Amino acid sequence: MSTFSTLPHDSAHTHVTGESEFIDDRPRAANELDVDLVYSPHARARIKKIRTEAALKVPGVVGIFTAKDIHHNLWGTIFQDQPLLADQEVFYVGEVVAIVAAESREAASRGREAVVVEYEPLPAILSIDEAKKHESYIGFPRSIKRGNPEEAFQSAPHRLEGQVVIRGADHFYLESQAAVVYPKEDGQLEVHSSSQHPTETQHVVAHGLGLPDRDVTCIVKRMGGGFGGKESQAAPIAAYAALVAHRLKRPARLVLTKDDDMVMTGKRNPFQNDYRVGFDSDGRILSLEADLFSDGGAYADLSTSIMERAMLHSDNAYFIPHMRVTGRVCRTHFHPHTAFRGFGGPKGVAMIERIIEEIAVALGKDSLDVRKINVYRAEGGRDITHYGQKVENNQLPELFKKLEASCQYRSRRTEIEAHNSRAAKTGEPLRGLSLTAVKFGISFTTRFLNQANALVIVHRDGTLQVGTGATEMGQGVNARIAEMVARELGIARHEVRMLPTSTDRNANTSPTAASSGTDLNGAAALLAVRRIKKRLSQVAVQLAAIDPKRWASKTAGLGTEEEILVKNLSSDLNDPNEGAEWSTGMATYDGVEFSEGRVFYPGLGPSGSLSLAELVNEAYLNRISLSEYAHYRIPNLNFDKIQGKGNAFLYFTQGTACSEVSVDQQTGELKVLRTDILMDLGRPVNQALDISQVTGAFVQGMGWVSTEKLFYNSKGALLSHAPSTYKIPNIQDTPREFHVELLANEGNTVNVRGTKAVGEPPLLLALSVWTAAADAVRHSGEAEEKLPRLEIPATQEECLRAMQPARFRRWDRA
Ligand code: MTE
Ligand code: QUE
Ligand code: MOS
Repeated sequence: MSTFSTLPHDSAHTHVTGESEFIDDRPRAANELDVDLVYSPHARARIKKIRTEAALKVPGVVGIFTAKDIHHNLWGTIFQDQPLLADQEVFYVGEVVAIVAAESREAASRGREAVVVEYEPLPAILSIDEAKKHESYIGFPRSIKRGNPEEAFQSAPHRLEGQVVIRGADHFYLESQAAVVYPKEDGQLEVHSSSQHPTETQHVVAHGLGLPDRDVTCIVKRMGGGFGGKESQAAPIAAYAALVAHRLKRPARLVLTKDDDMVMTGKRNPFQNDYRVGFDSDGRILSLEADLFSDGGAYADLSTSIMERAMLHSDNAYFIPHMRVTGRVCRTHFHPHTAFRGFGGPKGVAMIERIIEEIAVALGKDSLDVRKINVYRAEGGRDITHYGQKVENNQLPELFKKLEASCQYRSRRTEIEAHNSRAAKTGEPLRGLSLTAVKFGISFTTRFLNQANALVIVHRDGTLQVGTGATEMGQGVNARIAEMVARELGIARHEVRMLPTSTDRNANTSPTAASSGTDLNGAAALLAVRRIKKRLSQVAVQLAAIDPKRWASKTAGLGTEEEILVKNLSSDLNDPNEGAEWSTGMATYDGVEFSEGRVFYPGLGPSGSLSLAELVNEAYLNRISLSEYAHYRIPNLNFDKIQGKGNAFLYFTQGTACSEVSVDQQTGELKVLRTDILMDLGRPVNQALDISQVTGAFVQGMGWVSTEKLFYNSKGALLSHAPSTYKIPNIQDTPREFHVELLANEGNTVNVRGTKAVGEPPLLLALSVWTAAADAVRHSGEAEEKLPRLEIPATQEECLRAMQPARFRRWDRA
């Protein structure tokens, strides 16, 4: 593995010095305005009247805007069902009703307090169960089916059924939703947004204000974290600031406070999944019928796509011959829930991993043996998913085998069992162990999103600027793309400067999401740089045949020599992905080698080589283009959403994790004693960045499954809207012993440079903490179920309830 780069993040040093610029670090313009928002305190209410007179008299307040000031009020990434500003009715606590513009943040905030909105509260739907009762849904019912699950269930030797309850989680990015908008000449707007999806932000701003797309440019330098929360929900924030900038012709800044951000923005969708499963005496799953219900909140946002991904991941790493999974998104009166690392994946995978634990307990087997008997494998045709896609480059059996050995699974299991039989008597903390897997489909399940474009510029000193549609949110997409481009030209990464993402350079982009930022944009950048490399190679070959005294650098000023000509590579392409033969790694043309900042070809210059800068200069003087713009699209995707069949993904990122936890029998406190992770990331571009993604995703997932609980009051208002009441993991909560290893895998020839995407998949491995928690609490003497049910998150209280249900029942009655 030592051949892979381990360069630090390209912004590591400027993050440390504080030089890195986030939205609110932008220097204030002299005439800049601050924006604040008035939002609904009710989950559902009719707006009777909005009184702004008093607020307009607050010193410093210069304008207040409501729905009537918006040109086109409806927006939405998939369905345009959500108003920028609520008009007649509000549908969640935090829904924006009015925008206040003022000379300072304090004045804006006082103005917001002085706006009087009269509401008539209406009954609200505040749970999945209530939504089902009222048949309150978003979108259509969805279903994926293979074989005859009903019949297979009835004839199965063993059967069980149950429900998993999965709650939401806040993204807890460090930089809140934020935008600064500058009005430019002739009605144009320059929007700086903390957004994963600049094109969407551009479109929502333009549409909302009635401007043509050509007059709105959205620029994203970086985000202080996104995690899915800034894929759709950054757009309306930018639109509020843009409305002020456009109407008052002054720069406008809107940066949410942490509390407002947490109240207003949607979370990970809660899910409630019902299942019944048939299996044989060896633990082999014969049939699965699952009905997935999610809480979409008040508007569609991305919830229907999230549900689709949950349905496509309900198999996870396991072959299920007869299977039916249905999905329904419930419309409730909560903030519209949205993308969060893993999208729907974790909600499907949680269910099947829980099912496996239940099968193991029912049969008195080790859950690892049940997993291994069900894992996707080529033998016997057990490598086709329920939607009909073959699992190619399947590393799962290997990942199970290797991790089982490297984490000493069996000996630790024996030791933990001995410990737990003692602990049941002594009252010591119980311990649990579980080894789970992830198989995460890489590609947007919505085909048109699987495209990207990139601009590569080579300057005359041999340094580069590269602009793509990818947005940097800390994941290191810029570092990876720069590294791929640099390696193709044989230069150091720091010779390549990644440009801020801007819709006037890279238009019609997809969100940086679905873990595909490097895959898509890196591929486009590589296609572009390869065309430049091909032209430079042709120049090098021709230069080698000419006396250096006659090279353009010596003669071009005189204009006497003939010019070198190259085949124009950008206009004669038929295949849009020409050059995308990723298995070959680096491309070479005409035998010309690029390495260590030089270009090598026999007879080229006195030493058979030139510096890249020298060659670039000769190319320029021969009027050969040194810039290239390329477009990339993922091939062979043919998933049919209606039939629920086909190739939904280009490939699968896979991994396994084993977690050992302890649960205090008196307090319910959960500690992660040790975690071992083994991931298949193909051939990483940068191993250090990938390992930090694995570690970070796992810890973020741990928070979701253990301590991060969103508390809403009975009226649907979020009470836990600050770190004081919402517990994300800190350094002491991370596994006491933590091993992260990558499997060497050179076999992923379908993706750029043989890599596999890393951003989301490892989050799903945190489910091993949740299944290990259930494995621990089942040993409590007072537990009533063989494998007690734990919600996600399995908080301290949840674990205590599972261990001592009778005691809690007494309190619950009171
Ligand atoms: N890593 C950091 N540091 N910050 C983030 O916001 N977002 C995650 C993941 N890793 C995120 C992150 C999510 S939800 C996704 S989809 C991917 O990064 C997106 O980036 P990529 O496609 O370039 O991996
Ligand atoms: C994973 C994702 C997304 C997805 C599908 C995935 C995602 C996203 C969309 C989406 C779907 C339909 C649209 C649209 C976006 O789908 O992030 O604009 O019309 O935005 O499997 O992460
Ligand atoms: Mo990530 S949830 O696809 O932004």
